[in-house]
Amino acid sequence: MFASLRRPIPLAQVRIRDPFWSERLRVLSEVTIPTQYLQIAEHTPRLRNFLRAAGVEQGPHEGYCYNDSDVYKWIEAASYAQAMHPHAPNEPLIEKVVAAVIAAQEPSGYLDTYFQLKEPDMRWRNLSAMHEMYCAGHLIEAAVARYETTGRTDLLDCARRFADHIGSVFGPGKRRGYCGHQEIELALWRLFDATEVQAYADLACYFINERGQAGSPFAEEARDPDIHHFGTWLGGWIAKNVDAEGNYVGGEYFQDHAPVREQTEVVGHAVRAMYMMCAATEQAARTEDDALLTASLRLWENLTERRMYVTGGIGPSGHNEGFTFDYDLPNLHSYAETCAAIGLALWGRRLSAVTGDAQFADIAERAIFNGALAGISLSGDSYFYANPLESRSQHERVPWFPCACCPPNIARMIGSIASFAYLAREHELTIQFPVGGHFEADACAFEVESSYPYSGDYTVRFRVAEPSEFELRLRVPEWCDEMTVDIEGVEMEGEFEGGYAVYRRTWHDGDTVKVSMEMQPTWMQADHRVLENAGRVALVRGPLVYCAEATDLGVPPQTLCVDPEAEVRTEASDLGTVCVVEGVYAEETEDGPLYQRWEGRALSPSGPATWIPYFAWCNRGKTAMEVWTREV
Ligand code: FUB
Ligand code: ZN
Repeated sequence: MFASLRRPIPLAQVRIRDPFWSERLRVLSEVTIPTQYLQIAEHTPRLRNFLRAAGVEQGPHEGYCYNDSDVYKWIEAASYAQAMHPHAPNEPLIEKVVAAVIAAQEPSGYLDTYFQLKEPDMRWRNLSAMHEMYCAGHLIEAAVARYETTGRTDLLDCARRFADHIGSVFGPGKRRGYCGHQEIELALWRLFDATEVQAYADLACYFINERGQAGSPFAEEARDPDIHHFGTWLGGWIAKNVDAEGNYVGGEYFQDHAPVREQTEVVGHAVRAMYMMCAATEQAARTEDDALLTASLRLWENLTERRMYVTGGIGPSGHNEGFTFDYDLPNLHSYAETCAAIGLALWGRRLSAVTGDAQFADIAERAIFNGALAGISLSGDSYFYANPLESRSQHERVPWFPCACCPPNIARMIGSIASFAYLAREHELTIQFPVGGHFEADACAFEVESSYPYSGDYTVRFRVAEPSEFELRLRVPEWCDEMTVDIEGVEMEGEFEGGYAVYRRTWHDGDTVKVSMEMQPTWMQADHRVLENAGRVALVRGPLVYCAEATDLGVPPQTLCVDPEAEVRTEASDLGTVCVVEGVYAEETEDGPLYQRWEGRALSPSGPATWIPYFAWCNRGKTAMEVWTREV
């Protein structure tokens, strides 16, 4: 059964040569990985916590309880970056960090520097708040990444010892429990794939199956006098799940309010929800659990039809770092955490792989190229945590955060971009979107030339030792009205299945497929129930959402209106392909009283104006910006 799952191509079999991604990967290796290393190892005590837990250095734990996870995510990102850029000089840094992590592990397998150094008696007692299994999950993902890209088993052995330890504490007939921040569930599936040890798959299923059932373990924690919920920002959220008598009454924040199979809306903390749904979707496919797949589809629909920004950003509220209610999508104060958009892309990739339906890849692509990629500067060394769709010049990326989940997360997404682009299984290759380079999948090796995301044209050339029969599945993006496919110079229709053009044939060495996807600038409007966007339009072209910045306009975009019927052309620029919009109008304004009797608006054409890709916004200093612009 497992052999039939579509999986990303192993990154060890990927060599990217792509006008867009090669530059991002160069910056990743040369700037992002080394500067993040300085953050975790020198400017903050994250790595020191491991050295202290190992006894190499004396001192207390410093920082948030989940800071170990930043170190693990950095290892994962650095492993991918190294696989994409083997000559980058980051290897010694990776070895140093991996050695520190392994040295900190206890003989039992336990590894969490907060509890080892600060609260050894409280291990596994505050599952709702303290992220122990969340950190374990990121350790596992880092270890699998290192193993898959280098074949090294040192960190994998460490992660397995911790996973075995967790499996000895939790599970059927043992202690009941699961983590307040989902992550370990999806990580255990990756560990299962790397090791084929069934116990890891079973534990992943156990955590998903138990969550939200009656008698939540978080309820006991809420009543435990040794646990102080009210001291921290997270405690504030846990407090909301406890009534005046200290009873557990909620759980939506951690998606613990109902069994996963019965949940009807995406609620609570957005990153938690996304990581949970990644695992639920994996489980649904691998165990043929229809109820879980149905729930996944139901929650996906609620999310993407009612609770998602046009950028693929999700979780509008900073209050709970998550969801509020349908159509509540504020632009200026949107939270839309970088990690949440990455989580959406990870879930979309899985749903697309499991169902063979391109609609999930459409959204994943939107989240990758916009909501997630805006989270890092073009220079690769500063970050947005929240990703607003409007700015009045108050926003600016920064080099790091006290809660630094997003920087290493976007680094690992960029490093593993090929895993979002291509899916493979025996006798089948799926192209979600083109990334140029050389790739070796199960069915074949293939080379891709592409100038995506700025053009919809790409070429695939197959490399097979002997004629080989397999199915090529080319995604027909939802934004594309016209796609043509030439195979060996002959235009071929293919069968249209679930949003893919499918070609089943015997392929020969050197066979070439040329794909041309029409990519037109298009104005979008939002459902009228998104009150923020009433009378407004947003410009998209292919996978990219565009925005207007005062840097180009000379005035804040909030002062302008556009005519969506006017011409929009494209131009190359330092920020990639930009759109030049003809029908732009400015309100005629004169200095006057703050309020006066209504006289109607006088609009005058203000000449063509440049819209830039949203991912590139705020790379030329603080500026006013808008994705949704007023219509004339
Ligand atoms: O709690 C760990 C991470 O920090 C979450 O995923 C982010 O949303 C931030 O709260
Ligand atoms: Zn984050």
